[in-house]
Amino acid sequence: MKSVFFCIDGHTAGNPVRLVAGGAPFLSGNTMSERRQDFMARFDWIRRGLMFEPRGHDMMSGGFIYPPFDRANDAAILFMETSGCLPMCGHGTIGIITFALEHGLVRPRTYGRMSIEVPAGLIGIEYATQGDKVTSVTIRNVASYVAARGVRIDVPGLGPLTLDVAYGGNFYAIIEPQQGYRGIDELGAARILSLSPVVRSLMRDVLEPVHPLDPTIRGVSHVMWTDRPKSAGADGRNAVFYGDRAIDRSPCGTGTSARLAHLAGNGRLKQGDTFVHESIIGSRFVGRVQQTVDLEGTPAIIPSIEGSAYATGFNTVWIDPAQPFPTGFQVT
Ligand code: PYC
Repeated sequence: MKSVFFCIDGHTAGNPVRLVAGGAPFLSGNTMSERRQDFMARFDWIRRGLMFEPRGHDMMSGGFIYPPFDRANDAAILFMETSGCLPMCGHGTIGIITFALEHGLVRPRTYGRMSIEVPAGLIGIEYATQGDKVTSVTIRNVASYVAARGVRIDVPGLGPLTLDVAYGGNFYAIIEPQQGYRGIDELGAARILSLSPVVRSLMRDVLEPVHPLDPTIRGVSHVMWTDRPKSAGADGRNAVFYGDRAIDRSPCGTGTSARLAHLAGNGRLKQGDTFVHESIIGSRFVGRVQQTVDLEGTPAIIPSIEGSAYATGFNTVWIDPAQPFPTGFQVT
């Protein structure tokens, strides 16, 4: 029997977001982190079916809205993408909140503000509207911090690199321009796609960062190639690699959070500073160091990320086990 999912498709700063507005499975658990584990154990076929080809593609990303555990909060989100179920996804949150508000799927108690439970913790939302359109969403993200500094790896075809690792809802290997890596355009998208999995696997060989409050959040999952900005008014540019073959088309929300923590950790940003981050396609998020905090003895920041999303249509997708590729495929 086929399973039917009613989706609102769209994008945040160019990166796809598929909000499953109907068809989410009932999950067990007492926190969103436990619901995430339950989904991965019992319902990964839904993620694979909706994210991979032929119903999705390498960059596909999305999620589900659930009731919150704490009635003081407005909603809960479970994320999914081609690489799995992320603890937190920034561009996904901006898209899911935008589409949900525009289509009446969530009704905030207080206009303009929400608190949302996600697997990585509790996030704050502020949004602005013009008529029926949500024009911008600002996420007050989870505590973000530098997890490792000065890790040296030798990348075949590129040479030695020195990287830092920072957390912004996922763990990022952060590569700044240096000998061997001159910048995003010089490296090019094809080499970013071929080299990033190698960088990630070399990083995984030497360290496994673990979140101090949730041991299910562990390991370097994303690779961020940083660069100088290309356009006036931006402060930095990135190409974030995720999954097996994806470069984020948006400036990456959790990546921007990790980068803010990284720059604050190096003394290059301070509390109150903003950082306009450009993506590989030139779209932007505005990041801000909202607060400095202590996370179980580790210096951390609370970052915010502001961006906009656009719904592009409704999509009723089914997964039919009688058809070829019910759980999708990837060409790697
Ligand atoms: O915006 O956090 C993000 C994100 C993670 C992976 C792709 N985008």
